[in-house]
Amino acid sequence: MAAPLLTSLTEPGGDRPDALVVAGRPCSREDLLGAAGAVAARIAGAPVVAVRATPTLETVTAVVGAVLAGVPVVPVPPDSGPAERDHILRDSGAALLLGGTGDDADGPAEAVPVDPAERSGWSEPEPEPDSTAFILYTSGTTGAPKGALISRRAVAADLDGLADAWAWTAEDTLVHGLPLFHVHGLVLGVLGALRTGSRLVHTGRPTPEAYAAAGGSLYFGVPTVWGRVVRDEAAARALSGARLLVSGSAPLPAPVFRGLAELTGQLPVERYGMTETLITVSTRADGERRPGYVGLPLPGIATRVVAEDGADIGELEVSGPTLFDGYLNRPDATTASYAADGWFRTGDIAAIEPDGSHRIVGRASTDMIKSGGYRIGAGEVENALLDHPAVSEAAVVGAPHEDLGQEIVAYVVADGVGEQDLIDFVAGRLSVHKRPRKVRFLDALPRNAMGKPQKKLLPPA
Ligand code: MCA
Ligand code: AMP
Repeated sequence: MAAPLLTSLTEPGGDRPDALVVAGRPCSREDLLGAAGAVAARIAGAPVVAVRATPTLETVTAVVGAVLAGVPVVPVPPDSGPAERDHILRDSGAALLLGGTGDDADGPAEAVPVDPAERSGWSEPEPEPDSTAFILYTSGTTGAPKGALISRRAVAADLDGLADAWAWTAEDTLVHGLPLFHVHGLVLGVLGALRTGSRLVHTGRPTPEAYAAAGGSLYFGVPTVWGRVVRDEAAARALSGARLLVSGSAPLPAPVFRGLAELTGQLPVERYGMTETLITVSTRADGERRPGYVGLPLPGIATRVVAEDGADIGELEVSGPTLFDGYLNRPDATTASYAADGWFRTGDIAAIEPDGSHRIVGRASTDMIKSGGYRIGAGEVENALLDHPAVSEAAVVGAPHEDLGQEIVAYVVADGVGEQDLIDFVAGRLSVHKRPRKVRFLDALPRNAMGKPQKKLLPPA
């Protein structure tokens, strides 16, 4: 029988009533296990199950139930419009939607109820480590999001590596308010707590006030969240009792690093990863913390920089036990993401210092945008804009933005439609965070002699 993934669920002391607090609702580990057991019984044998991933105790219960039952989980962003939701459901083959609403919002899936108040025993063995735990949809530079297959082995290896790097134990209280449909908030932020046995306070939304009020020892945030914390001095000062402030998902600007240091008395810890690789590089709790550096490879991870002509900056490639098992239904894209000798090509440009510390300096493709820590492919937003009958051409870029890191700016050739209409159109078809924040109207897109749009010739946003 394979070892349980969420080790702490069956350990002694599971009756602490506030072991988890999700958006204000407390739950013990015993009660979570009972409610998740009921979910497991309901979905056992399904090839795959989707979860409407609201930031709630229902989502935590649903995901834990699927992990117990060994059914691969496909989180669906709760605000995703029909185009994105239906793509995720159809491509993954998920016929069941845990936490579905039972109406049109479920798309082609059948709603399966999730009730955190239910109790049911579940004693079936967990599946083998090589089986798929999650199918996580993530944007490429073009086309619709691809489903990254994440094994139970990869999740376990990553969480154990992070526990080692951060000295993360059952003594900690983890606090964050990140979305529950990505690696950061779901895999690290929920499964991490349930594997290490730390308490978990999920604040619903990642606001500075909620972080300040939660009294945690370990905090997770994307740089946008940390920037907002720094701008809220009282909230920042309230975090001075924490043990570790961790930033990831996008580059942490040096002024935010320094602001946190000044206001909390703590140097933040930065770590780096991707949906496809999970977290591969991190500053250690007992290591040096420098702005702009993401630290050392986790145990078992190897990294290399592939640079042209002896340069010391180039594309970062990684290998190790936390890597994904390919993109579902996309053997072409899977093959393209690996170098000939089997290393995964991250698409990030990095440098490795002589002491082994990693610095992420940019992305190989300008068509991959990071806004508020969300990864957004320019092509997906362009396709959504082109679905509007008034739009004939579209080019989408990420422009530097103080709060979000990058903001999505769309350049369109269109007739008879306004900026807000197009913003709302994209927000209604895809996830809301994929909407352009600005739309600029042009007579024509700049193109080269081959007719290919030249994004670097677009006017400033
Ligand atoms: C605004 N809203 C709209 C519209 N405009 N709704 C419909 N139509 C519109 N046109 C609503 C939204 O639904 C939302 O409502 C509210 O306005 C605010 O949304 P938004 O403007 O998007 O919020 P924000 O302030 O921009 O969000 C900042 C944020 C967010 C909270 C930091 O970006 C965030 O949660 N980021 C985390 C991303 C993350 O976890 N990435 C990890 C990827 P309502 O209030 O009702 O919701 S994993 C990863 O990267 C790797 C593995 C790693 O390294 O971690
Ligand atoms: P996602 O697949 O949403 O998980 O996004 C992965 C991407 O986020 C990586 O390829 C990087 O471009 C970016 N990223 C994650 N963590 C960091 C970090 N600490 N510094 C810079 N970029 C990061």
